Amino acid sequence: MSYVDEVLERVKAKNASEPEFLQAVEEVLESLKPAIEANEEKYRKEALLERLTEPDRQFKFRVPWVDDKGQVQVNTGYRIQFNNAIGPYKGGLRLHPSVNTGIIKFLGFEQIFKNSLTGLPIGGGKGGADFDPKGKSDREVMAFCQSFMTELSKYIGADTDVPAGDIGTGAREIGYMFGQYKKIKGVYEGVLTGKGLSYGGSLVRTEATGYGLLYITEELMKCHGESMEGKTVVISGAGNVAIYATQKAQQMGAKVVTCSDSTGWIYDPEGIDVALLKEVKEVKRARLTEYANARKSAEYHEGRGVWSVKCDIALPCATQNELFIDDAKQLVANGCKAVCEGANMPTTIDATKYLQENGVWFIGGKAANAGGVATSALEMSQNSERLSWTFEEVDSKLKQIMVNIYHTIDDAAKRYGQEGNYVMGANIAGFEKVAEAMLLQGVV
Ligand code: NDP
Ligand code: 2IT
Repeated sequence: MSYVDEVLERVKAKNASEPEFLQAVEEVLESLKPAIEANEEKYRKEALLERLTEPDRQFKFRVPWVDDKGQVQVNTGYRIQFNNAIGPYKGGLRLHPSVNTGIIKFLGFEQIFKNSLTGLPIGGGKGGADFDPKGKSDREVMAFCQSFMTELSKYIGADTDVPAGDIGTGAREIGYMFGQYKKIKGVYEGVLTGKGLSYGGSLVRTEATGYGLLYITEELMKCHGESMEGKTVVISGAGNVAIYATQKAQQMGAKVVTCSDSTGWIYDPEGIDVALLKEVKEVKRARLTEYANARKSAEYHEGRGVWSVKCDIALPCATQNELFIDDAKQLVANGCKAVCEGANMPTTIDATKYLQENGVWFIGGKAANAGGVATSALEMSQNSERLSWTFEEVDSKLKQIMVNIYHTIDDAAKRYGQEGNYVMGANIAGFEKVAEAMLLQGVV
């Protein structure tokens, strides 16, 4: 049996109750096969893949807090420190009722390769809690964040592990967490990214994941003799990534006609009104029905349906496993040319294969959404030198990073005779740097 198959079998037996983690590992290891086979004996002896799929450590802790009625609530908090071969652990904090050990583990695993692709010195980590910020008052969110950080502060630090935002964790939550960290530790350091601009945040970090997604999509189109101008784009989600992806796509001359949340979706043939979407989601924290109520051209539909709309480009920006094989078939039938993932693992493995086999240019999340964490690393740099850079400076660095990622993954795929397989290219290029660093640092 090949080394990859052997390790896959062991990982499956050991983590049977963590389907998302197994999905992420299978996707990566299968596509690493050509790179592993070229060094099979050495990697097997070094147990490189066993080490890569076993996190350095995982924390799981109780988060008690008091709600507005005086009732004590209890959530479960998580932090996984997966791999720090190339830099301090880095990755977001997800606050969503679905959060469990396997979801945090898949996200932490993905983060290793994504962070490596940025070319910046950051390792892989992730965290979060099964807390649902929806419908909670600001005071309740603060109470939760303070309790969460009281425990998390024991494990993180500006040079060890630097969390950030993810689903459910935005500027408000990062602010409360930063305040609590500072109070407990008495240290003013860049222990979190995505901070407010008045206390060490970086310009462009809010926009970075969505903007970065469009920078790499634009480069993909350009390298195939196309542009964003006049293209019809469908986007899922209505959060941080979706909003700024929509904004940048429109700045590039494309028309974005959909968005969605966990209850329904919008079809707006005149193009999504970003200012209105921001008002509904960032200010009012309301449902998409409010968007439809305020805009004549918009249709609201319950449930899912974004991928049924005819488009040139599809950008899934909500969550894992939101684009299935039937959606892939519909996209292909409708003539979609490119799918680039703003979310982490939104496309199932069979849907990804179907898209690739039917000539759709497909860039997975590890490459396509790396702009967020890359700009987090730029925030860390600014904190270290106690300076802040202008919007233009950070934005141009972000753009350069995304263009570089495109060419890095394109080249890696070509090196292994798989031109156009950007999934393989991303996994191999991300892996190569981490593997080399691990081998040079010995058995640790
Ligand atoms: P937000 O919390 O800002 O927005 C998430 C959006 O996705 C919301 O519209 C939400 O709807 C929807 N959504 C979340 N969970 C589900 C679900 N189970 N079913 C249907 N819809 C859902 O998160 P972000 O925009 O920050 O994150 C979106 C994705 O991008 C995630 O996969 C995240 O891991 C990834 N990502 C984020 C980065 C960042 O910098 N923020 C960086 C790289 C990747 P509702 O409000 O109804 O729940
Ligand atoms: O999935 C991701 O890359 C993020 N949520 C951003 C992580 C970060 O540290 O900025």
